[in-house]
Amino acid sequence: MLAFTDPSGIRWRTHLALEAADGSAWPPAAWRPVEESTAAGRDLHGAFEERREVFRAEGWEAVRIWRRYGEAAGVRLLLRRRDNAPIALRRVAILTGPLEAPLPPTRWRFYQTGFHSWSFSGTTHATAPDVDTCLGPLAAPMMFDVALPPGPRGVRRSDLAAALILGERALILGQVTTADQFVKIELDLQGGPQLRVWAELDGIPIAPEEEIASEWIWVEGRAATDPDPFGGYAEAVARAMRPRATLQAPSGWCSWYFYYTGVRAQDILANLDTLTARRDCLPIDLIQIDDGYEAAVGDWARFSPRFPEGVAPLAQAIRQKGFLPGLWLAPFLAWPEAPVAREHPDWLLRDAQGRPVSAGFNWFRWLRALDPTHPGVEEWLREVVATAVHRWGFPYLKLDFLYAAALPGRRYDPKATRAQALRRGLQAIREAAGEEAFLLGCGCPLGPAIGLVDGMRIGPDVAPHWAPQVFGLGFPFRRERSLPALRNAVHNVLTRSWMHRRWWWNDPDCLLLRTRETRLSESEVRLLVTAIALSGGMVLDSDPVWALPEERLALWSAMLPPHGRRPEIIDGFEREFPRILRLRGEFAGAPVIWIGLLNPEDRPWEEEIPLEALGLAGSLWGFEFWSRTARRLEGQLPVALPPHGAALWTLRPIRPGLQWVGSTLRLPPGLEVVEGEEGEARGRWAFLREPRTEGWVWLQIPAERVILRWNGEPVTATETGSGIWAVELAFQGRGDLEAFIG
Ligand code: 9PG
Repeated sequence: MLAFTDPSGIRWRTHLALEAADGSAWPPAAWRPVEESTAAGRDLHGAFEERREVFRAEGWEAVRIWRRYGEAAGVRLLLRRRDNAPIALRRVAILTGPLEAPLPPTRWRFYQTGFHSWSFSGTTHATAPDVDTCLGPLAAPMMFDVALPPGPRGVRRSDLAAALILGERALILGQVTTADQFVKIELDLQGGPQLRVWAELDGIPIAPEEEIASEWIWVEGRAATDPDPFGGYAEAVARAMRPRATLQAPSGWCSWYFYYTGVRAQDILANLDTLTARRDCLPIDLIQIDDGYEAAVGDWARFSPRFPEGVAPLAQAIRQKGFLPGLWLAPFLAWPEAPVAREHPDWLLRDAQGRPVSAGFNWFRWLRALDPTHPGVEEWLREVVATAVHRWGFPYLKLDFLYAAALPGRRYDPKATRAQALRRGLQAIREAAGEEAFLLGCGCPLGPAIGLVDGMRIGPDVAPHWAPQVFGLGFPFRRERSLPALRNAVHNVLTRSWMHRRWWWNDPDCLLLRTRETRLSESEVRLLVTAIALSGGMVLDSDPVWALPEERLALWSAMLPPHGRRPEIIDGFEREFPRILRLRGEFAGAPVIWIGLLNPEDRPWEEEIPLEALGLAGSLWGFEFWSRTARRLEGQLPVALPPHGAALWTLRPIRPGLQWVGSTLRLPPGLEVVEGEEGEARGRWAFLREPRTEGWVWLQIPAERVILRWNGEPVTATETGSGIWAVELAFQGRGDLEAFIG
């Protein structure tokens, strides 16, 4: 028996359990400890103290290995069949048992990670029901793992990782290795609280004397207020899974969120023209053709009549203008009428009765899934991907609806788990695409993709409206958490920001900046821009670029290139929709802190946030980007936001002399300054921007008179009050601003 204890009084006594596919089960009471030993050693996570427990149950032997690395621990289970009959396994509990904590469960909170890109991720009361959908089997596969749907009342479920927030402490649990099994964390409050960590074995058979190893599990206690509570866990996963080292994600344009499936070749060309003409202010890399060009999903060799020449000539045109061509594919999905489904009925994933498994309902059809463990499918996948990347010329692929490969079903290779089937498919795609290609996962179960994709969509689709709508209907879909909606997209950008640049580049989904054919208010656009700009994730826009007004183009331009840093979410364990992001940087040898404030509520947010609660002290200069105001902050950060509104503060400790305070040149402000010297009587700042940039800089100038030079020439500044002066600048490349007092 393993007991995990925490100084705060948390105590989790854990045993193990096993369930077979035929319903037979070996509950905790069936396992007798027979041996125990300890050892010390070192592995990729560092030095450890190891404890090995051997258990026996009828027909089984199990070894549980527990390695303690300082504050955290890794656990795995080795299972050996000690019976002459083979058996198919459903799942194994690596850790299961009663949980005691000083507070009652009514005060606990539960953070769930969600199964795939579009799944809800976030913190709710432990006693709240699991997030579910009212759309039933139509949409279930697009929202969660249908093999383990949201729990009944009193049972909470998470995929991959979870946190249990018990007052001051958070218990972090997650799978460290992610290639072979889906791990589920389950909190059961129906009786005395039970916490379980299951590795799904999906019905794979085990032969006499065969051994199966579970994934490694991470267990760690953290402070509930830790601004990066998943940091230790996420880095352990990175050590084990070797993510791709993508130094810079391309920024660009995507056709989906304006043209949708109606996109035509000339729409791509019209936007290509505008982007070519505007390159000076929008130095993007990527032009990505989304869904709509293909004859049918699964029929990638033929094209819609709106793309009479196919997509290869578009790739060529895009490349000729100096951009990177990108293409959407749903490689594991097929419409029932697609040739791949009609001509190869044996390639489809099927249930125990032999019926094709449903991958959900979309495009007015029930969707089919391909089984990547079938050699025919694997070869076909390689062919499709090699054609798109190497023959048509798309070195960037948005791989969508990837969950289809991991649906429950009977596979060609009966020994492949669902996670392995997905990973095998992704591996074939990566090999066919080559190491150079940028692969973006979408609709993708998270764990098995680590190390194979460069980018990952981490939330539901954005949309030109705040809350979900289905055929223009708000009610009863407002509460849906995975349907396209700006609110849903931004929510997961915050709650999954800890994965960014640890496992891949997070893709927060697209900017929507248009002012026509949108229901987004000015506030909502600001909220989206603030969230994406601070997220450090990929920056793609999805608008008719030729229709964007100048001030909206300037916002997009200020976000280029994506800075790639990872923000902290201050209140991620406190509320379902976090409201406070923090990003830290350095500026002229002193700290700069950016705070994003988002109001997801339908009512105004008015409050004074103590600076201390943001980890800040002393007097600060605060520059708020959207209102273009600079002010001195003492003790409090004022919040006065309309419904769905946002603020973006740039904060710097006040020092004597000259100081840069804020700007409109970059999002977040200050990243445009590559060198700075700030003294009592002299200040010098070097600016660097690839796009042509126009805007304002705010400086602290503690004097009546100042001499300002921009690239050696005199410039004028206007005092905006209390020692703050504003200077207007326009430049491209490098620029030097100097200020002298005296
Ligand atoms: C193309 C789109 C875009 C988009 C993807 C994906 O029914 N659903 O729940 C559902 C969710 C997402 C979705 C489509 C349907 O969008 O995320 O960016 O590429 O496919 O069809």
